Amino acid sequence: MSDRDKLYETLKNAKDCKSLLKKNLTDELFEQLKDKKTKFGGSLADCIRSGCQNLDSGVGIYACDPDAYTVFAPVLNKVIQDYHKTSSVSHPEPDFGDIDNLEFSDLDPEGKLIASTRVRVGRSHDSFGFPPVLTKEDRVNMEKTSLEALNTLEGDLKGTYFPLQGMSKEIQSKLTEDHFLFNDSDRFLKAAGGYDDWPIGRGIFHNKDKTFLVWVNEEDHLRLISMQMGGDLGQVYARLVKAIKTLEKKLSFARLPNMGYLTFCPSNLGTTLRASVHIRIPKVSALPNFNDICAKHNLQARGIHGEHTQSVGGIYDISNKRRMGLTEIEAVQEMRIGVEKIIELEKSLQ
Ligand code: ADP
Ligand code: CIR
Repeated sequence: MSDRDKLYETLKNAKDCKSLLKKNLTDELFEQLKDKKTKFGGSLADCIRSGCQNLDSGVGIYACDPDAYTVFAPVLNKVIQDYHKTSSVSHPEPDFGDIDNLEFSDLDPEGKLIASTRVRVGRSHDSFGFPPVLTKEDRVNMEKTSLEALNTLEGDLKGTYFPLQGMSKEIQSKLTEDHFLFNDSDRFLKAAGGYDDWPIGRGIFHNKDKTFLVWVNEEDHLRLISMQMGGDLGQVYARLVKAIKTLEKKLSFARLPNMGYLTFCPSNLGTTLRASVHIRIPKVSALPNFNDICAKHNLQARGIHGEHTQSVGGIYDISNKRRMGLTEIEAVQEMRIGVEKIIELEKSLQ
């Protein structure tokens, strides 16, 4: 039996698998798509490997490259609609709002609850595939293309690139512990080829104060990140938008009119924007309906060392859950309004 058929058989035989892949990849779709290839040479097997090998996946499918969103649309569109809770696959034109006149600034002016604020987006070069179809040479070439653009940034975006290759374990651990750097510990991403040729082509670019950072070749080709201590969402967001607009003039990013910016994981499509606070909410998080409260405000709660980690000391990473079907400024506003409600509730429970 071929590798592809074995993967599908494992998925089909899985009894308690709740992934969106399992739900949406029917026999009929599998037959329709199993021999198709993208422009970058990617296959259905490349897309579903992680979800078939990790039956506890929530999503279970990655796009092997930007073209997968067209070639494998019959299954990916269903997953996208399920994940983003939309009745069609559609996305508005980008709108970052007027960053010189934002109607929000510090979400915690007294500095009592919010430890830090971070906003990130993912961006993909339209001329390169995603991890399953990349060669070592592609990774090195892509790193070079990214760096040429990053090295032209000026002012508070000006920074230095630190490749992972040759970086000491101590520095890597310290940067990770301080929430600045990524690592290779996500088994879902690993199975999808996300760590192939590790650490070649990977690295982190950041300004002197580590308030603007770029992850190169982590899950996505680029993750643009703005972060700082405290709750000044306005400052953090404005800095990120400045970076996006500058880099867009220098690089060509993968985008589709109905999906927005394209990312490796379909969960990140659209704005690709995740705005989060690390916030101390011991009372609210102890409520039995904490998850329902987050869901009501379209928020997601994560542990403080990222997705799939636990909370430490009642501090949670609270962020917008929706990234698709709304504009960038709307995604940030959704997080802002939700976090304000959570703060109000925490204070009322003191
Ligand atoms: P993403 O999908 O946004 O890259 P992860 O959940 O994997 O997110 O988190 C990446 C890193 O960013 C982790 O180290 C996490 O602790 C850190 N992080 C996320 N939000 C914040 C925040 N508001 N303040 C400080 N660090 C943060
Ligand atoms: C899953 O399906 O659960 C994993 N592939 C993770 C999905 C969302 N997270 C991500 O893209 N980082």
